[in-house]
Amino acid sequence: MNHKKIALGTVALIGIFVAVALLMTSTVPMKAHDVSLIKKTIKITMDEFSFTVDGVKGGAVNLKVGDTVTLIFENKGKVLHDAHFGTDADLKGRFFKKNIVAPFDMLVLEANERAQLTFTPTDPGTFELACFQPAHYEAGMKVVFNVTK
Ligand SMILES: [Cu+2]
Repeated sequence: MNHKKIALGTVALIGIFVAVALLMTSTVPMKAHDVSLIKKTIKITMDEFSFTVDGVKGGAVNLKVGDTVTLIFENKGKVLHDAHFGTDADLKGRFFKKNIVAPFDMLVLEANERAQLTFTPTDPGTFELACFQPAHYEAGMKVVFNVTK
């Protein structure tokens, strides 16, 4: 009985070594991947009823085609906010008719929540970053979103 316990303990120990070894080998390429991807980070906070871009309230988001950028959102307000990127706001449908990336209906943040989004713009243009919660866009919760060549 005692012998069996020791054997099981050894198996468990080997299992831990294998798990640690796998973890070490799998995290090394992931770290390298992350370091190469994050070239630019922009912090965007939301409140009632504005976006603050890298500390500038109502400031524009300026990107270049091909830049991999991570947008870090934080809702510092008291109510729910969302983030959409595009042109031709449809205020009845509460969305952009043309999105620069897939519609970000999933980027909806409750108060104090944070989210990040990493992407690489492929086409230049002047767009908007806006919140489509009822009456927020109308209250001025939008900023210019420039993508230049
Ligand atoms: Cu909002």
